[in-house]
Amino acid sequence: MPDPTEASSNDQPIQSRDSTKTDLQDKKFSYVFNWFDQNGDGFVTQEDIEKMSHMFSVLAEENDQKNKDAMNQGFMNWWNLLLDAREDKTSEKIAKQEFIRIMHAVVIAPNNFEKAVGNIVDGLLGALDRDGSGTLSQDEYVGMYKALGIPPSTSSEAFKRLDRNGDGQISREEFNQALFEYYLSADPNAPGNWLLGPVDIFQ
Ligand SMILES: [Ca+2]
Ligand SMILES: [Ca+2]
Repeated sequence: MPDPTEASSNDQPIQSRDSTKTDLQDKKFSYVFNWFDQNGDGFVTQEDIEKMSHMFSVLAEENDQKNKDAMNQGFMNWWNLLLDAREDKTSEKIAKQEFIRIMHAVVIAPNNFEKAVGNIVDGLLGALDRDGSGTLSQDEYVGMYKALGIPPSTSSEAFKRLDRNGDGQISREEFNQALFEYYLSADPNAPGNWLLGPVDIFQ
């Protein structure tokens, strides 16, 4: 019988680093899935994505078609990435495990990420930045959370963490850094983990 400690002594550190990374990202992607599954039936469908898209686009001013279009386009691109990568082509429903798999394999690839998440964020920041300053104030940030259906209880704490230079505004760079950390970082202490709200999902 092989000695398991001897057999795994070389592989173990790499393996455990990878699984930590996967666990943390899985939890974040699972949170995104639960958010996307607007009717709570355990699947993400086109109807859910359209609801998400609507929820985001009402944050834009009535006549701000450019930013509404960017957000809608981002959600549609995200949905198409999910559809194209799904295993069962006869069904237009994505269950959680498949969603997580496709997030890892497809959505976070740089080009795809830009087409899906990048478009949404461009539109969102453009829509909220009414004075064209390129930044979000705490009021705008907390208001955004509420409108997007994310519990506002921790959003001022989140704001403090994402406002890295402490100037009371979240800049486009600070938002991008948070976005990058949220989707791509394995660091459980990364401030960007707060992007969508409470971090107790990571504990
Ligand atoms: Ca659903
Ligand atoms: Ca700042």
